[in-house]
Amino acid sequence: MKFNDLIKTTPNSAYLYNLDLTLNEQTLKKFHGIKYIIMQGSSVRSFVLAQKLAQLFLNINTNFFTPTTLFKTQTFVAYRVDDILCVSHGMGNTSITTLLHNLTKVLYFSGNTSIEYIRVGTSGGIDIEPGSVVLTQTAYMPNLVAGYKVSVIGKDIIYPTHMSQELNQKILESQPHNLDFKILLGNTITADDFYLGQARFDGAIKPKYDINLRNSYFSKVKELGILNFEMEATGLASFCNRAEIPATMIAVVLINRMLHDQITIPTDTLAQYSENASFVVTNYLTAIKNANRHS
Ligand code: R2B
Ligand code: URA
Repeated sequence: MKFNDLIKTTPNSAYLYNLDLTLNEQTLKKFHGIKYIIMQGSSVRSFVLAQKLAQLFLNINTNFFTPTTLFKTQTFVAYRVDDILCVSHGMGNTSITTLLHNLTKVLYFSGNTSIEYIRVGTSGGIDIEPGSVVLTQTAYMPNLVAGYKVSVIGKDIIYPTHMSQELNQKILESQPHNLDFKILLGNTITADDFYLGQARFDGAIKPKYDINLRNSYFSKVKELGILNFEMEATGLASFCNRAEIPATMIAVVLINRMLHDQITIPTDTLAQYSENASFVVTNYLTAIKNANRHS
């Protein structure tokens, strides 16, 4: 991990406004010893995953375990299970990058420099069967440039957005052979919103494109090996490239965007699809735990 020299010597009493957290001895103790950070958009999904991991790795009956967040804010949550932290990142790049700065500071000052960030999310697929899970190789901007443009003191900089291929490989190798959904390696577009940014027709504002323009955009998207649309991968990848933290994204496809704009699948199917992505990350974490037990 590469960390900001300017604050390496910041006293432990620093206050992290976005988490409403003071970096005192008590806080640092709570975050010490964390290695795997699993990020999901919603706080409810983080809660459910934390319960599942506690059952699996700590043999704790979930009827008697209510995870409590280590943050003080209501904006993000962080549930700890052993050396795993289940964190919610909210929606979009501005939300996830703000979280990443804060979280990386807590983890650094708590003595955790060997960490991995994995986003487990949902996405819209490009010619991909719903329920399939995509591991992102490189995140693209909607203009089909690989990278993430940030404007800093009046200048635009495009940062690289490749995910850790080593981590992707380890995740793939940890999966059973009899999965009833596909796992695909490919690229991802991170859009600025859910509607016009993802070439939908059903937003509140009428788009300037028509179906022909959209189809030709989707054809170019396919040529670049882009499999899905979502809203946080460029922020995550560019942050982690600069901070030298291995990272990737595991995103389930909820809808085939070649066929539909609206997600109208029944709630239980939606839950099953989401489950596919958390199953993939759980298999990865289980493989690590098993390897540690035998070493
Ligand atoms: C995927 O799904 C969310 C939008 O519904 C967004 O956070 C994302 O990246
Ligand atoms: N999340 C997105 O950002 N887009 C979709 O189409 C589905 C989930």
